[in-house]
This record gives sequence, C-alpha cells and structure tokens, in this order.
Amino acid sequence: MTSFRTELASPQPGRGSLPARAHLRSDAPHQPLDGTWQVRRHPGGAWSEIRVPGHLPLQGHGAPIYANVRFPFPVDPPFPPDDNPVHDHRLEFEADPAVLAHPSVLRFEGVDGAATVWLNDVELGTLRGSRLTTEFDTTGVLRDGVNVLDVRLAQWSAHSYLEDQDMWWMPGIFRSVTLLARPEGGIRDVFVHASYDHRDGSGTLRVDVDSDAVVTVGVPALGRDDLGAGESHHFRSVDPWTAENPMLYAVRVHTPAEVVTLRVGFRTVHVADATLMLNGRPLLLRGVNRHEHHPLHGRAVDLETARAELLLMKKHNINAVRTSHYPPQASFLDLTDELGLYVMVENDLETHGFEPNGWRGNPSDDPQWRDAYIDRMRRTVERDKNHASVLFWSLGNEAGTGANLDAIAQWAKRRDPSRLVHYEGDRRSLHVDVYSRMYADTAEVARIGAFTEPEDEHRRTLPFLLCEYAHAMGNGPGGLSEYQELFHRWPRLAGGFIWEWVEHALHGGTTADGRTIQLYGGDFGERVHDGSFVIDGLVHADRTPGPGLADVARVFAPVELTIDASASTLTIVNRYHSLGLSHLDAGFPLPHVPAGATVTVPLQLRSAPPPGADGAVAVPPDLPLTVSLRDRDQGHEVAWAQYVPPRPPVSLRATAVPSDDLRLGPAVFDPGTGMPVRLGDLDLHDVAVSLWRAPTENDRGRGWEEHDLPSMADRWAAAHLDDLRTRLIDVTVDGAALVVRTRSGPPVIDAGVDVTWRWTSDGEALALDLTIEPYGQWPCEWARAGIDLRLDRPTSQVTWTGWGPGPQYPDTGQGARYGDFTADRDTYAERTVRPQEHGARRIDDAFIDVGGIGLRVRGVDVPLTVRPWSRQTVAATAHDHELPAATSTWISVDAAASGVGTASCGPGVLPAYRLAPSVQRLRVVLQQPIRELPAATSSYQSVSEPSP
Ligand code: IPT
Repeated sequence: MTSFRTELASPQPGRGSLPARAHLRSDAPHQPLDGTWQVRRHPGGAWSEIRVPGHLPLQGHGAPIYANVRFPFPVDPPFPPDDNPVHDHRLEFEADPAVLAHPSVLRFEGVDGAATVWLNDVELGTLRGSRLTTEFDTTGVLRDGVNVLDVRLAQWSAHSYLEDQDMWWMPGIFRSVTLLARPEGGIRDVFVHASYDHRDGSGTLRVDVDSDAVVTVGVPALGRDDLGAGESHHFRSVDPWTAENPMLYAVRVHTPAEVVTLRVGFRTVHVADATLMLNGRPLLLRGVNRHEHHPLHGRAVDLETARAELLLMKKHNINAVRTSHYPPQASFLDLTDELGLYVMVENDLETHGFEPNGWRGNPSDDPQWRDAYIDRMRRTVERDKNHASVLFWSLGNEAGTGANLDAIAQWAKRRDPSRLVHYEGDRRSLHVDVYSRMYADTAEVARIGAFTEPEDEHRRTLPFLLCEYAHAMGNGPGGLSEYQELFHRWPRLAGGFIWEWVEHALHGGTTADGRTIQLYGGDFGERVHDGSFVIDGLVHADRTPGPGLADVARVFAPVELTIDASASTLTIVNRYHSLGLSHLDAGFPLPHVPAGATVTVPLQLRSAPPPGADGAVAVPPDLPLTVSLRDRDQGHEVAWAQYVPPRPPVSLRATAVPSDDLRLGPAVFDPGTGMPVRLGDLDLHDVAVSLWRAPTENDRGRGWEEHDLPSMADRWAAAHLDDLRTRLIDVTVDGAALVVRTRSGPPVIDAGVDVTWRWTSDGEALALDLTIEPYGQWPCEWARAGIDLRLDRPTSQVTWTGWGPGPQYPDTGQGARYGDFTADRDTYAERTVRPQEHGARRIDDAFIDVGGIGLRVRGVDVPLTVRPWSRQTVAATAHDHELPAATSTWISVDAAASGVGTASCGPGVLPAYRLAPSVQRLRVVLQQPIRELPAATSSYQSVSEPSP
C-alpha cells in the first residue's frame, strides 16, 4: 500500500470509486451524513467539532489563500509542497436499517483537496477532483449499529495543479456526504435524450437505462406509462423547453425494485449558418459567470441561497450561467431547469499557473495526466447529462492547449452529441463547437460578427461567444451597451457571460461601530496573493446588488422600447427567443409583437393623474415620460424607456451686487483665494477646481488595448493630478458678477488649467459659471473636470431630481432613470469593499442635508458626488470598514467626467468616453435654503398609452 503522502504526488485519478453516473432522484432509501463531524490536525492534533459541509479554514483550521493565476507553492509538478496541511475527519453514525437492507454506496459531492476514505477501517479509496462527485461501494463494509467513517484530507496534491481557478484555496468537505441504498434490480444510471423538432412541433424521447432488471418509462403528461428504455419514442406535439418557458415533463423510470423520477425538457441546441440555435431559432446568451461563494461558508452554498441567486438573475434579465470554473453542486441544475436559465457546465479544470512559466510542464499536453483529464470530464458529463438547461460542456478554463484537452473534447462529443463543446483556450477552435473568447474589445467583436476578421474556413462556420467580458470589478462595468448593440446586430454573435456574478469577499466580523468587515486576498497573511481581484461581481458577497446589476437589467432587456416624442410613437422590438409579449403588463394594451418582430405604435399620452383629473390628456411637452413593462406573474420590471425633454439652463436674476469686501448675496468670499467661504449659514471649505478622482479598480488596471502604457491611475499619479496647486490671478467686478480668475496646475509639470469663476446672485442663491481651459502640454487624460468643496458636518441624506437611483458615469448608468430620489449617506456614496470613486448622480436639483440645514445644488444633468471622506482618504484606504467615521461632507460638481471602462481585466475606457484635456464649462446654482424646501412632487408622467 502506497503511503498517503506518496500518493498525493500521483497525477492519476482517484482510485476505488464506482463509475460516474447521474445524480438521480430515486425512491431507494438514503441517509444524509451531513452535520457535526470530528476533526483534528494530522498528525497529533486533538479532536474538535466541525460542520460538514464546510471548509476547514472557515472553521478555525488554517487560513484561506486567495491567489488568482499564480500557484501559491513551487511549480514542481506533480509534487505538492511538504508544507501541506492534513486533517483527519471522523463521523461515527448508526446506519439506517433501510439503507443497510440493500447494497449501498457512499457519495461525496465535493471535497476540496485530496483525501483517502475509510469506513470501519476498510479503505474505500481516494478522492481527487475537488468539485466532482465520487461514489464508493460500501456493500459489506457498512454494518449494523455504529459505523466509523474516516476522511484524511490534504490541502495540496498533484491535482492542485489542475485546480488553479481564480478563487480562494480552502480545503474541506464542502458539499454533502450521503449513503445511498442501491437495491438489487434497481437503476444504476439514466441518460435522457429529449429533442424538439421546430418544423412540426414534435418531440423525440429516448431514455437509456443501466439496469439488470426490466425497465419501463412513463411520461404521464404525454399519456404514456409503458415506454421501453433505449428506444426512440416520437410525440406528435410537445411544449419545448426554453429559459423563457421552462416546460418540464415528469419522466418515471421504473423497475420492480426502484423508481427514478426525472424532469425532462424537450429542446434541441445546434449550430446553423454560424449561428447558435435553440429549437430552430437563434439564441442570445445574456449570461453571467457564477462561482459558488458565500461570505461565511465559502463554496458551501445552500440551495435556498442558490435559488435566491437565480431568481435575482432572472429578475435582472439574465438568462444564462457559466458555472465558472467547475460543476456547481448537483441540485443547482434542477433549479436552472425549473426556473429557466441556459447553462454552460464547466469541467473542474484550470492550469493557469503554468502560464507565468511559459506553460512549461503544462499537464494539458503531458501524457501522464491524460487519465486525470478524461476522468474529470467524464464525471462532469455523467453527473449532469440529464438537464435540459445544460446546453454546453466546457472543457475547463485557462488550461493552455494540448492533447489531453483535445482528447476530452472528443470524449465529450462522442458521449453526448446533443450538446455543444466549449473551450476558450482552443486557439483555433479545432475541437469545439463555438468560437469563444474572453474580454475581446468591441472593435474586434464587431469584425468577428461581420466576418471581416481573417479566420480559417472552419472557424467561419462557428458562432461566437464571449465566455467572459465586462469585468464587473468596483465601479463599473463600463461599456455594456456597446457589446449588446453588436450582439443584436450580428447573428453570429451569441452573446456571452459577464465576469462575474458574485464577489468573493469573506466575512471578517463586525467593527465596533457596526460595519461588516469584508476581507480579500492578503488579509489572511498570505505571502502570495492577488489582493482585491477576487472582489469583482455584479452582486456583493451577501448578494445585495451592486449598481451594475440595474445596468445589466436594462441592457439585457428582452424588449427594447423607444419613444419618439416628436412623432408621438413607441417602437417595440421583441428580442425574446420565442415569447410574445402577452405575459407583460404595460398598463395599456400592448400590440401583438411576435419574437423577433418590431412594431411601432402611436403614443397617446396620459400624465400621472394630477389631483382631481383623470383620463387621457395631451402630453405637456416639458414632462418626462416613462413606459414600463412588468412581468404579470413575477411583478418585476422587464423593460422600460423614458423620454426626458430638454431642460433649459437654471436661470437666476442677477440682482445682487458684489460689495467691496467680497460679499455677494448670501455668499462671502476670501480675498486671499477668491473662493467663497460662506453661503448663508453654511461654511464652505476648500472650494477648488479638480481634475482627479480616487482611482477605481478599473483605473488601476491596464487596458488590454494599451497594455504597454501605465494604468490610468499611474498616469494620473505621474502627473500629480491629485495635487493641483492654485494661484489667484485676479478678482474683478463685471456688472453684477464677481469674476475670479485662477490658474491651477500640478507640481513638477508645466501644464495646468486656467479657470474663470463668474459668480452672480439674486440675493438668495449663488450662480456659478465656470470655465476650465487647459494650458501647456498635458501628459495624460483627466479623470474629471469640476469643483470640490467641503462642508464641516456630515450629511445624513441627499434628495434629488435627476437620474437615479443608481450612479452614472459616461459609460455606465443605463439602469438610471429620471425622477425624484432620496438616498442615505452610504447609499449615495456607493460603498465598495475596496474604497474607490463612485456614486456620481446626474442631477437637476439636489439637496444635501447636513442636519437641519444643507446645500441645494441646481443645474442640468450635473454629476454630483457626495461622501463623508475626501478623495485622498478614499484612495488611501484598503477596506471599506477602515474608512473613518463621518464628520464632514465632501461634495463635487463636475463639468465632465471620464468613463470607467473595464481595464481591471479587459479593454479600457472606449475613446468616446475618455476625457481629453479640453475646455469645459459648468453652470450650477448653489443655495443654502432659507425656507423649507417643498416636498418633491412627482409630476412626471409614468404611463403612456398607444392608441389602438
Ligand atoms: C480570467 C479568468 O478566466 C477568470 O477566472 C478570472 O480570473 C478573470 O480572468 C479575472 O477576474 S483570465 C484573464 C487572463 C483574462
């Protein structure tokens, strides 16, 4: 018997297990073994309790390690390091007599690390493949009364080289352990083949069954309970399965000894004319990459949480999930079948850490790893092969190239010709059914869609998808709309999967003042780590949505609405795969618009009923108008459009006259700086022009299209953009205006900005007309151009008329609409795990409450940022919970801002959204209200009615 340690260095698959098969819902007895187990460090530790499923480092045994591409140990395959934590797990349990009455099987659904398993001191075999199911035969070993199950688990093994996914390294028995009775004459495995023929609406069903007994198959909803296994059965008319209408048929497979129940969807996925087709119609994937993550439990995600995630996705028009980068817990796919999401199931395979070493020694092309590759792919496909929602098998992620990958592609195609094989790393798409890329920029995606990119004949026959794009890290992702427009334009483009769904922050307790501590790479003392790169999701680790999710919902909307106010028409484009619009409620009768069609109807407008009035009225041309479509059953909004009329600049009658001591209306100016220092009862501090922002994660990344240049944040730092010094040129009076001219520039360089501040007042408010003009040769683009100021009290809330509720930068905020909003301090600031610039809303009229009094800001579409910390503090703080308590309020009003892009991983800011040094103008009116503000009135039109 090879020793435990020696065997850890073997590239061979685990041994002793039963052949892989589907997870089946059976009436045979089973016994869950989840619960409280015993654990001790091996050798020599003392036993203590541990929760299964769970991770060791999240229960006090060792620490999590976050490393993305790089292996946190020497790259010396197939050897793991000697410094390799090993833990013994033990469960003593009474066998359930119902299980004991039959042959039995012990099933592990996921054990992170490499383990050897004993039952009653009999070695059952080894576990390899952390996110894959393993079953051992326990017949004759399982005994009456107390049984002892031992699992010796090492964190590192040869197989760690195959499991380099971008996530926390966290060993543990993190998925369920179950004993299953396997009755004699029962059903060992089932493979359902259910297809749909869109030409005549018929379905074909073949159920292959592995059993020694006589098997019958029943489909009650189709009136049959006597079908033979292994034969094709044709049904003249079936309701096909799609994510939009996830129609499932109960299928009962029985032998005299066992009944297995499946839920089967008839559907056909294929490629035609380089287009991805489902049931004979083009399919667009509006997807996300999903890791399993919970801030307290790591990859041990309970099913209720998973269901809530999927419902949240559906509510935001997401229709597809790539299970990056391993098969999810098995029952997850029952949910995607039932709720309706298209799934790309990915094999548990990534060898990315070989890339920094020039891919030397990559297991993907080394024969000694071939069996492990086949074993992993086989276990992936066999487990999940009966799910209608699964359209693709993915060979793995970032595993380079090589014969072992080619072999598993061929194996998967042979075993399951009904699904498409995906692998992004296949550089010539030779062994796959779709051309896949990650983070390609829109210019290239457009060429691929238009077939103007040089490609060989084979690749030209394939549809294209982005298995990862729009890196949702921090403030962003910018540029979603530009991708979606291309997906709509070119049939070859099958859409893609945003990176990524959920952030992987780990819960680190609570601060004294009640803030949740969220941790990332490096926070556990790791010496090799990738910091906050694991915090890059549309939803936070606790699944509260980040602002990007509203943008995704809008951009992914399956119905596109366009209001033409001048023509008084509404254009409706139905972008569903096959649904009409009858499930949607618009508040008015929707015309018939079949999937794929566009209909334009006249709009008869009805304002939100003014008190006392009712019925349709003509649109006052100066009121915004919103059309909104809701899902009748689920209630959520599916699509909306808004027409916002142009608003004139804020006017103010300049009646006040500047005094000699630099007072103007409610304002007092400092003669030394020319800047206002008081407005009514408010002290204004640090009024200054500003071109910088606290770098976002995207600003800190190097855009792929300009990877030879420093990041934007570094370019700004090199130009000292955060450190403008100001010289007062002069203060003059021009009629009723106080005109202040300043010059501001960073130290070291000879470029800067000349700024003209033209102040006027009507006695109550203060209007600023600001002009910013660059001089000299600017070495970098700007982050923004605007003014900053500080109030010496913390804000409690901001109320505004303008765009909301979420923030907007030039390439984000598609989910924001015009209206009246209120946000508390934290919501307005848009806190992120790692602090960065965020939270700008485009406002027309805002009130920043600082406790009884406050500052009113008016303008047209003016980006307004409000938060209780300075930019320098935000930029210098590593974690949200380390930000100081609120004592002041920092306010910025911008003339212009740069987009945010996705350079944290992928392209930078698109050219149209960059801010080149240029003349910028801003008109804004500041006021410290002396009267109570009227409560915001919703005079906006919210409903429109197309006339019949
Ligand atoms: C890409 C990885 O596939 C994914 O797991 C994740 O790490 C992502 O990057 C960044 O968050 S690989 C990268 C080289 C594009």
